[in-house]
Amino acid sequence: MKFTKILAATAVAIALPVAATAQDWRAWNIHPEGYPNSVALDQFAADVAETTDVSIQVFHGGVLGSQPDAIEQVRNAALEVGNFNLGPMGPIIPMTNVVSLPFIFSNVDHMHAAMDGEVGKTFEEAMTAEGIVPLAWYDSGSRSFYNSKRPIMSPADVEGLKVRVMNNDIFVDMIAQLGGNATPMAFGEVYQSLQTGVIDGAENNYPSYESTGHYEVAGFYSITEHLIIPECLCVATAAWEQLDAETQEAVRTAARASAETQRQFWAEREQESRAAVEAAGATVNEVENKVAFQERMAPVYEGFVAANPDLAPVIEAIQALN
Ligand code: BDP
Repeated sequence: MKFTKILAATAVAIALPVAATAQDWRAWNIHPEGYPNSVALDQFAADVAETTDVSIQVFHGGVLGSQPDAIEQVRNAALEVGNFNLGPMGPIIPMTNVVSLPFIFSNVDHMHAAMDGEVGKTFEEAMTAEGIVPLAWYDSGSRSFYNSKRPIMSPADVEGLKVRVMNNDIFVDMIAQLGGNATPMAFGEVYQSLQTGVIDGAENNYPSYESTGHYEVAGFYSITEHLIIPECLCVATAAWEQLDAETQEAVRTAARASAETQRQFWAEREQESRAAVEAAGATVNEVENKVAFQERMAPVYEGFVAANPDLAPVIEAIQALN
């Protein structure tokens, strides 16, 4: 309950200390209004306003800047809240790279089992220590390739393609192993780069392929499902530590409820988005032999484990859940 409301209700006349938890927070979001993540963030802000003295203003559509910058800002508490994909978090918090390994999860249920269990807790500790507290895990489906040139059926079809990836060397390596050329680029720049031919393609889930309009300029979507990357609803550790235990509990409860909402809307939106892009003329193709793509990723894993031997047990823990 809001401290100010209690004061008003009981009409206490004497000067009481201001609630230590009164805060004004800003939330970063890359997606437009109405997107499942945006709906969930709006719900989160409303619930938090209802139950605590924290007020959160959500900024949709990436108006507060690119995702790599926003992650840094939350880490430095220049921003308080963000819905982040763990892909671009890897360069900042190495453990999170594990979920950016291609085909690490065999499906979305596998990802949920990991993030909602012990693996998620391990991530939570590592991230909190680095300045970012994940309050809940959002869904991001699986990412597949799309491009303006041709349907991708086998790794050979990726050869020579210029493909935009999120900011993380693992994705650059992933494309290189398929014979393509990767360009890390901010999400907001992809449409124009596709349109002008600076890049031939990119990779994402159906809802982002649709919401960005990328299907208009890169009409071949090929279901490789090479990445299944969780997203977090995150708060700056420094801001989090300003809250008393009761407020933290209320904020966490709101975050969990928002994740439930997000996952529900996500499941619906995936179907709607696929139908929408196909109705608009995009060509979606199944990829029969995904193993051919998976096998090409062996050097990505070898290089990663060689550079991060301490993370091998996390990879094994995830694989054991499959
Ligand atoms: C979307 C993620 C978003 C990323 C974007 C991207 O939800 O966080 O910024 O992909 O490709 O699916 O950059």
